[in-house]
Amino acid sequence: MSVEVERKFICTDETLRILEQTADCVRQREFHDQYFDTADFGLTLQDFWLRKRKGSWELKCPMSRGQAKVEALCTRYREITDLAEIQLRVREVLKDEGSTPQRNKNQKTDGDVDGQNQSVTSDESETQDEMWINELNLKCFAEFTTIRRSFTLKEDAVQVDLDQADFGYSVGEIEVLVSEGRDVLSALEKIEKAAQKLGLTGNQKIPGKMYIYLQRYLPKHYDALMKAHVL
Ligand code: V4E
Repeated sequence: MSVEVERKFICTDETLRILEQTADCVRQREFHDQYFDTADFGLTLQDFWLRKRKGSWELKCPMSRGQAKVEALCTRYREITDLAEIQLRVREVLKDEGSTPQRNKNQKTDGDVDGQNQSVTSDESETQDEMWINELNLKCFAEFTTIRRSFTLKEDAVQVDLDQADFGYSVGEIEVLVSEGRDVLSALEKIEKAAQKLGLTGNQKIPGKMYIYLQRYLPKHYDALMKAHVL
């Protein structure tokens, strides 16, 4: 299992210039993300982020807090991509949270009432792959498309992504993947070094795409996460 340590940044013209001069542009791709949760935010309130990207399921799981230095500018999450493991973890999280998942495809959520929820699954499109989603009363609450340009910083093996989301938000991220159990601080040092190379001076955490999406389009969900100190 891998741990993703990353720092977001706003990419100015100057940052882009440095990046283009000092890094290899690895590739450009486009992907569509769908994020899922229960109507009472059973996953995200516990900082679990379940999404489907290019037909594959991914779960980002929180790690115990503690290293203030990491939390100041960066985030770190354990990433699970094995579907059986994702299902197991999601079931555990929802059980702990006290949800009683039952198959109920027609259930309306608060979000539906307010027009906030954007469920995309339908009876017609239900496949075997989606049965567990319905069984656990999970709904797609957010979806957007991102154009991503990826760079690799020479020498450091650090990846830098420039994301442009289709709802009008652009953000960069410096990302290092480490194996679970390995020193996260070494990842942090790599990120700091990369940030210096790119001339990033800000000392404020920059919001990611989902943060802005929630703030703009799902205020109730956003408020709940802010109140719970997840965001
Ligand atoms: C972890 C998380 C979310 C999931 C999306 O994570 P992110 O890395 O922003 O998305 P993306 O597309 O860059 O994924 P990648 O391709 O790198 O795997 S949505 C919200 N969070 C948590 C979070 C938080 N706790 N606080 C803040 C300020 N932002 C996000």
